[in-house]
Amino acid sequence: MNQPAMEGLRLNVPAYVKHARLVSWVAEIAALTEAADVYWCDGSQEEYDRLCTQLVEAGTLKKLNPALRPNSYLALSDPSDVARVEDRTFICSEKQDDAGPTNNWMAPAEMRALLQTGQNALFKGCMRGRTMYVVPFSMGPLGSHISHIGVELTDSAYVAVNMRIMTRMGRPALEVLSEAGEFVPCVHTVGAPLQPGEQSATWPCNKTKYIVHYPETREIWSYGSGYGGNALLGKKCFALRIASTMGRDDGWLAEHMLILGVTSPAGKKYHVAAAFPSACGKTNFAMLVPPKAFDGWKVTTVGDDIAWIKPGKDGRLHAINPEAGYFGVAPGTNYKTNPNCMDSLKRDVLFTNVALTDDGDVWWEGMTDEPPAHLIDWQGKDWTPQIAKETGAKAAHPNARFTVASTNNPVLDPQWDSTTGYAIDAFIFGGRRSTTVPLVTEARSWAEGVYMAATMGSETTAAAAGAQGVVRRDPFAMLPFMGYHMGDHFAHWLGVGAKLAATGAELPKIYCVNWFRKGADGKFVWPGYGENMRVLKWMLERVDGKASGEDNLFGISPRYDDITWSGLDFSREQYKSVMSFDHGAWQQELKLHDELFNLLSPRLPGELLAIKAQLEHKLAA
Ligand code: SAT
Ligand code: MN
Repeated sequence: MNQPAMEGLRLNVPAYVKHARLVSWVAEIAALTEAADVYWCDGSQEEYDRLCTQLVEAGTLKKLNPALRPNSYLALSDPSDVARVEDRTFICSEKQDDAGPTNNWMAPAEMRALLQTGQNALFKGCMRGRTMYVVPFSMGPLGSHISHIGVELTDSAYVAVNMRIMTRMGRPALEVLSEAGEFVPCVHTVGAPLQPGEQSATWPCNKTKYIVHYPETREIWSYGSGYGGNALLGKKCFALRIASTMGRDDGWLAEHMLILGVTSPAGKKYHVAAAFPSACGKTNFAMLVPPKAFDGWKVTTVGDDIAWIKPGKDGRLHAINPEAGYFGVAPGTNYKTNPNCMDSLKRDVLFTNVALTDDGDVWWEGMTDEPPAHLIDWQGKDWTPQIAKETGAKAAHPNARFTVASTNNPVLDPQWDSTTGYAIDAFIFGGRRSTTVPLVTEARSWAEGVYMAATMGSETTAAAAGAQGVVRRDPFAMLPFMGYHMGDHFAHWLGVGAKLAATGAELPKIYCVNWFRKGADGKFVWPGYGENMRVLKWMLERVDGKASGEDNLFGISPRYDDITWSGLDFSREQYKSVMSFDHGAWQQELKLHDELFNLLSPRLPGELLAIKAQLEHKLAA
């Protein structure tokens, strides 16, 4: 690999690539992985179509009926590779303390031995018989001062085509890099090298999995999975785990938040960023359709999953969406729950692990009231409503996903691509809680809002491998996505707030919500979806100083009459059941806060302990 002439031949470096350090890194990884070929993605439509056609020939993708779902494909994964693997995700900071107790950690040298340098290092020869795709991408608008460039080397063409939808991918990103620009190196392999003549599995992967981050050197190494956040490294690995450490160092925030615009009938535009754990309705909230009674209100999507938030010269917090597409949960999505999403999915979509209809279209649980009479399920097996009744088999995997470009979204915010971002008026933090946490509460101060975010709990979902429906603390909805010590993250938020407050700026309001409270019958009480607009309107009126509310244990909540109810039959009794504070439940809840705080001490900011003492005092009174 030391002879430049040979290198040029084997590495297939396009003439437009001028970045010597990038080329030598590509050479180094090609040598380590023993890739059979190297291909540089230019990001063109022609290339996307060609790679999709190759994936169809390889059996990874199936082309859907172009009359029903133009330019769209379905991938069925290996049944063992269906979600993020949190127990295989590592933050390899130099010091274990910097990763903190909520992350898996291994010393960088030890991890590098395991992956790269040791005798049986996993990446040695891992791409044998496969092409290595060079996937340059920009997180954030091309050339924006807020954006950052990454380059993913992957042996999965499926990853390459997904990355084209999810990011600004290809030659334009390399042009931004020019000759010496900074980039985050991301190495990904499915971990399934091929013997000469051996045919690849349609969804190659490995039982052994490692999703590894080196925060100090800002590197990502991912082994063994081809699915979602394990493999599309621009998303959780870069835009959250690595970016959160960049933000800590440079004074900004990388958060697991959707961003939406709300325009009032009077024409005033507000911007809200909201954090929810995976599969808790971020995409639905970001594309919300206001109820009929809210004529004149309009919601537009800036992003559905990740926000990069930087203090602006005006003393406000400005947010951009670093992504260019949506990797959303399909099951449950329908024309009632999210019509804008359904319209986004009419064409140009990569579906993964949904079911195939007999006429070559897709279906998933909840898409229609009546399931089709026959389907091929996500494991390639025959599926009928009768089989489902007998065996409980799902047609689509509960974490089945669609990958689609933002530009397919009919309510995409006109300035979603703006390089400066939007000043945020309000932050919302929400979990999935059957009990305890009320529908909506406003923090009385920035610190109280940070407390709410820090102590958030949520029931686990199918977005990650492991048990579902178990309540766990998910601070800032970032538990699986923090690149450093969670206690330091709380301190960072307090610090960002204090810095802005010192300039005399008005800080965004902070809200805690819970759309998921259940009644005695085990059913959700709050109708959710578009009706969440009622809560959103109250928040924005609070931002304008126009709406009232009442003090409760935790902050300020609207009374029944503070909410606009026209067009919805929701009784005072029902309202009480989603707003009530159960004393015993909150005593229990505060014990769980304690557990988290004990875990994070000594890096837990004292301010949060003081707020907890106030809560305890109130609860005792
Ligand atoms: O697989 S992803 O991590 O991209 C989806 C999610 O968990 O939010
Ligand atoms: Mn997410």
